[in-house]
Amino acid sequence: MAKPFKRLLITGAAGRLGSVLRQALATQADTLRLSDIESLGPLAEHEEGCQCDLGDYEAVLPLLEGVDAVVHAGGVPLEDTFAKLLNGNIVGTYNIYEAARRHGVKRVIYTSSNHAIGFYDRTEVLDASVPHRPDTLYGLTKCFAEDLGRYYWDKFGIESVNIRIGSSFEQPLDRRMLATWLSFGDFAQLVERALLAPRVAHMIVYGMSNNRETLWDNHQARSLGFVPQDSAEAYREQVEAQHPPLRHDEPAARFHGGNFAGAGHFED
Ligand code: 15L
Repeated sequence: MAKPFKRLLITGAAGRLGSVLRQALATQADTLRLSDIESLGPLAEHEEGCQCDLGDYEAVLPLLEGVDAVVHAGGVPLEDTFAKLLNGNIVGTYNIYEAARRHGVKRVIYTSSNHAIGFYDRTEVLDASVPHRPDTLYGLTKCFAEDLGRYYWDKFGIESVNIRIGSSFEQPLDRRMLATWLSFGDFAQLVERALLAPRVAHMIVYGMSNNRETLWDNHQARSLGFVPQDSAEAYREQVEAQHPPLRHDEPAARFHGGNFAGAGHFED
């Protein structure tokens, strides 16, 4: 059967989530073009690879040539020095959008993060329309990327789905992740829905599984047809046995972004 796309680009394809997409999106495109600053390892027949720094525009420009859409998962995935965040997440994301514009690529799926809204108190359940409230410089770069996507939609008609990922790991690793967990399978499904939906304009959604305990109202993701199949509840007993309850005044218990909100300035 014909696949929906001829060629998709995945940035950050050697990373934890990029590797999930490298497997999952093979069913969606004849060719996957992969990029990462790290080695991509051996390439399969349906893969093209380019090891490069997203901060280097000359390297990024040809990546976008001839692709139907891009899943932009590259960049710095945690709090870091401002210099690294600036290059990987701010310059790098600008380079992706600008190269997309130059080559007429019409859709970007971006792996944003809950740390764009990490300083909200956990007593508030948020939908994706709340104003940004970053908990780190890392979170602030995610806010920039979400707004950059809005600008490229309003001005140039390039569509984006910004997925504010909670915690995407094999399984929830602590008590906070009982609310924020996104299974790899649900992550892959959400990216597929974002790629295949007929019209998305500029959207922000949360990347979360069907967890009983929740911090986010994810109706925007449901409008893409996303129906999460997994729940952190299956791991509750195990997680609670391994991790003692948090005190209410600890950042991990107080804020959406957990310990990111409680951390000091990275370079101090
Ligand atoms: C993120 O944005 C990180 O990339 C990931 O490693 C987790 O720490 C996650 O947030 C989280 O909030 O659990």
